[in-house]
Amino acid sequence: MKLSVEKIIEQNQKWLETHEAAYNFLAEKLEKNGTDVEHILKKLKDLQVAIPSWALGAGGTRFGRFSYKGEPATLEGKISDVGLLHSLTQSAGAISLHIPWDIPEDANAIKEFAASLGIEFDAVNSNTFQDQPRMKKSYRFGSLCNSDPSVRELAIQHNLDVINIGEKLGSKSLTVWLADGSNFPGQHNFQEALQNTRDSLQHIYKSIRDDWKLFIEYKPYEPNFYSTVIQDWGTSLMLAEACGDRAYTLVDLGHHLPNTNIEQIVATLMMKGKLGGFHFNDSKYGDDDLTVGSIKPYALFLIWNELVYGMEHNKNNPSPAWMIDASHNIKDPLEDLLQSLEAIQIAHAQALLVDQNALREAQKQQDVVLCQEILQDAYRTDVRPLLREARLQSNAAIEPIATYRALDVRNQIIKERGLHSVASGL
Ligand code: PSV
Ligand code: MN
Ligand code: MN
Repeated sequence: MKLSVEKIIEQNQKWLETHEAAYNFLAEKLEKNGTDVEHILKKLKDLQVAIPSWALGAGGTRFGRFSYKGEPATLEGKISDVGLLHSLTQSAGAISLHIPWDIPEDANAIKEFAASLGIEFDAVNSNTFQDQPRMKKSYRFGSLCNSDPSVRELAIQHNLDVINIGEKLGSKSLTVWLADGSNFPGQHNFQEALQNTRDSLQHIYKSIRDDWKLFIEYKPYEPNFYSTVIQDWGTSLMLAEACGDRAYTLVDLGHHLPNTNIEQIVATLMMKGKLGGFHFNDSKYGDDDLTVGSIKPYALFLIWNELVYGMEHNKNNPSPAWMIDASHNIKDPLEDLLQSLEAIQIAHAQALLVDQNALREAQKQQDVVLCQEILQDAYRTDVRPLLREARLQSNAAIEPIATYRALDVRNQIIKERGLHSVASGL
């Protein structure tokens, strides 16, 4: 199913008057304080966040998965769902595929279909955390780190196959997340596992084209509960540096131990020009993959504050590849993703409001109270009228979730796919 611009514009009429009053009030106030509102609107309109193919069905836990009505059972279905999100927001113009869950039968046809909805292909993700049918060897004891060279070869070859698929679709990056690690002390020789991982990644890196990037994720634990080979940003950075210029660290917000200062990690990586990709989600306990901004919105703002600062000051750092890596197990996945997109843009807009000159000055004066006041003044501003205005100007929905509901999108999808359609690959 496809949403026409006309239908969205028609829905926008309901909110237009209230929106304009709120927007004019806020814009006037901000301009008086010296904020360039047009600049903020442009930044909001330019930000595109990729949607992972695995977030379009309801997620699950190891205790079970409750499918959501009308989940996309095919790759076309997943792309068409991202098309809906993009029509409603004009900020979700890319999909990130996971191989082998999303192998396209006809890459050209899929590429054309995506282009017809304004969707591009973001990073392709390899999967060496699950064995596939008819595999000659098993990843039970790890993939790129495995002490058995024939398993490492298999995992390397899989990554090369993924790159090949990505090239056909126009992707420009490969994301590697490894489950590799150990469950019990003594199971691994730490040094050998890390060296094997480095050598394997170097091999993969050599196969990516000059206009491609390699993103290396880290995560402290899970599915292994004693050690993980790429446990933290430092290990990821070390491996990226061992690969070369086009290899970067990828920060996934859920991949930190509780209370880790993620904004400081962001600042350090950007200073080194090595923050390549970003996976948004939220968490209370671990890698919970909850809706962005649902638990710790202030932390998200502080992270965006460093991202905005870094994008302005660290020209050696390429613009990071943004992606949502959240999937909820009870919400309508599309509504969940709309909430995540909104939360990302709210924190982005608030960070753009921070008076950087005043903050630098207060830091120089060592005026701790003023530093906090400046940050919290931005954080406590209700920036939603700016987001609505940016969407209005892009022919997207002033109110994406309300529009999605008013147009009865889920029921139309169910009519097309059937009530019991189950997302492929999950
Ligand atoms: C597993 O933790 C994970 O959430 C990683 O963040 C990857 O990006 C994603 O799954 C897909 O493999
Ligand atoms: Mn991730
Ligand atoms: Mn994760």
